[in-house]
Amino acid sequence: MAAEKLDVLMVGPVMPLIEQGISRAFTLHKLWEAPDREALIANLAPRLRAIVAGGGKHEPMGPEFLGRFPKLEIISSFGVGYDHVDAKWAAAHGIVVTNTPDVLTEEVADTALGLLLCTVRELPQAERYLRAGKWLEGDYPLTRATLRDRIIGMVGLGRIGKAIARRLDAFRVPVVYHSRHPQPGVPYRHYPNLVDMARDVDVLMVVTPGGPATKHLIDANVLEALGPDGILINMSRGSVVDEPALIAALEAGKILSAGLDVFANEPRVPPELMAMENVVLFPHVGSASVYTRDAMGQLVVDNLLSWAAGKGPLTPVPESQGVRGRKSEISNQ
Ligand code: 8YV
Repeated sequence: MAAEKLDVLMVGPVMPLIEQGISRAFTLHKLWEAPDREALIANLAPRLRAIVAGGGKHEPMGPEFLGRFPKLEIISSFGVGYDHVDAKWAAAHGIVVTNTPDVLTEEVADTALGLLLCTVRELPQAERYLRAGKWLEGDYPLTRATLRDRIIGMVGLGRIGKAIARRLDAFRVPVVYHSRHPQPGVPYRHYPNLVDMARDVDVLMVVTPGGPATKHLIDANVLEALGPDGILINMSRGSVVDEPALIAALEAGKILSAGLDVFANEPRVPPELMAMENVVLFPHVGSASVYTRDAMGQLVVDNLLSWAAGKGPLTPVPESQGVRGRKSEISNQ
């Protein structure tokens, strides 16, 4: 007789590839489709060992929710960012969190360069100009900004930051970076102080993880230091930027422009930003190709398969390193 399939709770909609992959090996429960959500949770709570979390477009996975599942062992989360999951609390309770790093690094770095070039050289605006028939009346104005003779300050130099810096090396654009600790073996100057770096560079490229530790890291002071020719690019999380302070800085000409792939309250974008001509706004498309999203989705499935086969998760987040599961906790009860 075939062994009974383990239950997996999915808290929000995910791509079909994930749903199919999970359904093949597990009994899948969809929280957002349950006619009675509380009844589903109550029914699963005594035995549930695995959760699949989407890309943050659902309720936060904090103690209040996770604490309802005493046998929970793993949360397989889609996306490299996992600020929607309280990974520290999870680790302290023997629950492993996995994310989908590496497979999206080059794609996000490509998009970052695209957003950078679009913002610096006003490429979307120039295209709108052509389509509006304005070229017949005269050339698009020369752009005030350029990458030539400019310095980029990376805010965060993790895997994605390094892949962006590598591209900028090829563009012959100098790179410096700010992070809490200097990175061993990188050729770029490290700034322990973000305001100091903002003062010295022309563009801030934000690629640091989201979450409480980086909330509003880019505030009015940093923007002031970046200065009237400065450009902000945000590829990480909307929470890292104080959005009202950014809007105020753009309106007052305290910085020149911004390129944003992420927003504080996605998919809602502040009307003030929508109305500005000197910003480039992307609908969170950093990793959004079929190729890369398939690879990310497959990793969500593979993490669960590897865990269920007793081989351990493939890509645990740093907080989960060394978490050995809840078996002792449970058998001690
Ligand atoms: C996804 C991302 O858009 O990986 C991340 O952290 O922000 C993106 O790749 C997001 O996770 C999906 O909704």
